[in-house]
Amino acid sequence: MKRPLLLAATSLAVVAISGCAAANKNAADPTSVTAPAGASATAGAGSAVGSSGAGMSGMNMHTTTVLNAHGVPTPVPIKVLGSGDWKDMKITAEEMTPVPFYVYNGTSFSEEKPARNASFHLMVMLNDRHTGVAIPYATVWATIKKGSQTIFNQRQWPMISEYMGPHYGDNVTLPGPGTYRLTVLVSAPVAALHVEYAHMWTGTHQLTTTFTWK
Ligand SMILES: [Cu+2]
Repeated sequence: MKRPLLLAATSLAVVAISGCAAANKNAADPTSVTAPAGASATAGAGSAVGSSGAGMSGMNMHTTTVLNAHGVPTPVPIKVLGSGDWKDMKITAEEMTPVPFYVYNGTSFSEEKPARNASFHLMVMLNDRHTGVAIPYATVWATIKKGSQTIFNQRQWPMISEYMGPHYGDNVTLPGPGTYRLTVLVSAPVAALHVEYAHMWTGTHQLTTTFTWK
């Protein structure tokens, strides 16, 4: 039976509510964020899959929408930390302002509030590079190091958002300004694949990039 695997994968879905009045009491009000969260990305010299976009002026920033503390849709900047391709999958690591979200475990929701000093909300987008459609049922693990020191080492939540679409993410707290190395380990989707994706991805694929946090 393959179906229980699928159910296990999908039951971990996370809903990013990006801040409603009830959920956001302790979080920074996104409306008070006047500048990008402070990262400037450069393509990692040791990138396993290469980088595009990151480090190219004008191509590594865009905006999205979150609900502010009053539930009002508010534009916030997104910065691309790094990107690469794994066959027909485009992998993009992005950051935006920290946000609260709710984790559903199949029975109930638990709220995940960003730490008071959280630096950003990390989002790893997996998309079909031809159609742009988000690719679900994968597993994404993110590691952030400063020199030899591991700052962050977490499996990323599979998340869904009206504004950002399906992605994998979590809030990240950095100890301060500096240059950091982000490694994104993507495990192939555990799912039934239609023939156009037959045997497309197996095992894991790694994206490494460096970024500067100010
Ligand atoms: Cu998210």
